[in-house]
Amino acid sequence: MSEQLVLHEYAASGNCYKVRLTAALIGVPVERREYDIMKGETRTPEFLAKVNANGRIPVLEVGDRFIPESNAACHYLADGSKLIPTDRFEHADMLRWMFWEQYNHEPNIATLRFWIRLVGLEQLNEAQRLQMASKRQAGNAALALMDSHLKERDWFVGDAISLADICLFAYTHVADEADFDLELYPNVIRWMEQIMTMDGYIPMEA
Ligand SMILES: N[C@@H](CCC(=O)N[C@@H](CS)C(=O)NCC(=O)O)C(=O)O
Repeated sequence: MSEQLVLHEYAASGNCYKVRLTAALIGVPVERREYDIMKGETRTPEFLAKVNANGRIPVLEVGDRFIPESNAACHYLADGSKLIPTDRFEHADMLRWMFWEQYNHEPNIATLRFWIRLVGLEQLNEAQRLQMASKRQAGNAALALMDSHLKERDWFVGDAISLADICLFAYTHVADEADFDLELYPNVIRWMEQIMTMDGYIPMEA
């Protein structure tokens, strides 16, 4: 890749980790710029005007342009690599799992992890407390669906790792930090171990 790549991120975020892991697995160097989201550093007028009007990280800076949304940034990095199937159906199937991750998985598992591990239970407001049971139920349903899908296959799409696996791995492998019991999902554990032993794998750090 000829343009300079800068990842605007928060190290403890799984959404940011997805982008770092994608870059690591395909061997693309990415400069990192850290923001403290707990201090509102992605909500400043400068950040909103220049980096992402949606006030969130990750954002991948490519030359003088910006790509918010983790899965879009992963797709930009991996375009043309082995992480994106060339078969048309498999490509769409990969996107299916990436959209599913953003709708059924991340809003439940990542949000509970954020509330429990980063915000702290005692700091939650009433509305957040009320949502915890439904997010726990939906998070377990997502993990159960993944476990069932992986019962007779090694990867989410086709017979090789793709962005679908990377995007789902990011918050699944830290779901225990949100008090999910991953031992209930043995196929998910086997799948995670495959990723963690791959050449180029990097841990999340935070
Ligand atoms: N759908 C977005 C979600 C981005 C997101 O929620 N980012 C969080 C950290 S994981 C954030 O920036 N929070 C800070 C804030 O909302 O002020 C993606 O996949 O990139």
